[in-house]
Amino acid sequence: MVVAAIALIPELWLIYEWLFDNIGLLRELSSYLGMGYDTLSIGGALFIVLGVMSMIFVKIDDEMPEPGSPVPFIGFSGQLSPVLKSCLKLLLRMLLAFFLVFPLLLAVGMALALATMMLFIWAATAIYYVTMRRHRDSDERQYRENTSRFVCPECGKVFDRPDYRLESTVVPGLKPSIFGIKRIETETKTFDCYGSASGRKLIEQSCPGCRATVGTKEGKPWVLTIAGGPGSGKTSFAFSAIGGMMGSMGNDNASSASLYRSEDVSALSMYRGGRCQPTAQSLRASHILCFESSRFVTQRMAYLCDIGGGYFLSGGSESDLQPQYAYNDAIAFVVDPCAEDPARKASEAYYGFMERYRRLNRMDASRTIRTPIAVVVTHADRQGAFHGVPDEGVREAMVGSGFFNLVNMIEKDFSSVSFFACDATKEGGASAAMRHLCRITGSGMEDFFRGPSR
Ligand SMILES: Nc1nc2c(ncn2[C@@H]2O[C@H](COP(=O)(O)OP(=O)(O)OP(=O)(O)O)[C@@H](O)[C@H]2O)c(=O)[nH]1
Ligand SMILES: [Mg+2]
Repeated sequence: MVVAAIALIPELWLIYEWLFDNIGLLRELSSYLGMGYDTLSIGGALFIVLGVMSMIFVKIDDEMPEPGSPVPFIGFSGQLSPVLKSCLKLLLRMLLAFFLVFPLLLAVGMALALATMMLFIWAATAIYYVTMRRHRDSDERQYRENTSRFVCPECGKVFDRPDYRLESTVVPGLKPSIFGIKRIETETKTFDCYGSASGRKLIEQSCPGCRATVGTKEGKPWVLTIAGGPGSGKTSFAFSAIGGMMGSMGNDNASSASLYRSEDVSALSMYRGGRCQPTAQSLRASHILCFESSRFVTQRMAYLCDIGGGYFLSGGSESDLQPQYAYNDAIAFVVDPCAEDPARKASEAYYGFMERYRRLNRMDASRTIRTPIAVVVTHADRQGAFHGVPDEGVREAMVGSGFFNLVNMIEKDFSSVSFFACDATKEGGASAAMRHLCRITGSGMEDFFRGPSR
């Protein structure tokens, strides 16, 4: 009893401290151990109560009888009490052991749970940053590849990138922000800025020069200059290529193809009806074909720059110069072999063309032009020197039918010259020349120009 009373003193002290919130040793101990004050108080009290209980009740005679000594019969009730006492003692010892190791187990368990949680958080953060980095890289790549050249369909001038209109703000060359792939900070607002594949190409774009709003969807341009004498078949050649391409939509070809200008839509149906109006000389008329395919992230645009043949014969002035001569990807020079005095007419047109081309590019006659040129002989459906001649034989046929000087001049001026013959009134008739020019200029569009092979 005395021991029990002495053992109760710290317990009572604990209860006193707990109840009356006395600042004392226990509180300091709890902060030192990093445990809650209440937890320590309750834990300590329980620990002491259990200790006292074990001292009071667990006074069991564990002594075994001497071997050989008679075992007295004490009856069933006499045996029950020591068995119960032993069970109680075992239970109390287990409880004591549990309370002793519990804080340790709790600490280890909590540390493990925390580590697992942190691991998940770190893994999720790492995955987020890796994904973000990949998207941003792909966005940067798309931006670099698809918007590195912008040709304004309205003024015909070329710029590095279009401007983007974000509500009232015009952002020159919108690109992924340093903050991530989805945000672009303007002076006034933050906008989503996805890659070209999704959001960005749909943001309204405009020309940095003439400020015209353009529906080009970051359209990657491929520019072809079409030159040749009056009535040689330039416009027919352009619509033959356009018609052949538009007629082959679907499957693995373009998923959509359209003409940028509404007037070209009616001109195409006129061409399909077998009529072709002479093109105005003063007009900078590029037929713009826009198409999309699952192969490309953004829209592709083929600018077929066509002008009335009289332009190449007249004197012309500085302001008449076609701006695309400075940046065109390829040239098609069209020859009509059925015209009156065809070689002279074609050569005259060629002189006029070269004079303007070299003037605009400030190139004297000694400099070779690196842009590839295709010499396209039209009217191959008519009886004559080119009827039924395969493309490989066209150069020889030209040399043999009075075009020797023209061929010679062209091969001196240009480093890459190829020859084709076609029926330009037929859709797809121009496709062989288009495919070749697209292929050698690396446009990636060659498969989209389909048509009958002769
Ligand atoms: N049979 C035949 N007719 C053609 C061919 N190419 C053009 N034509 C015809 O020749 C005429 C003039 O063709 P265009 O395509 O307008 O010639 P162009 O060079 O654009 O003429 P301009 O714009 O005035 O310089 C049209 O009536 C066409 O139908 C061809 O390959 N075969
Ligand atoms: Mg024309």
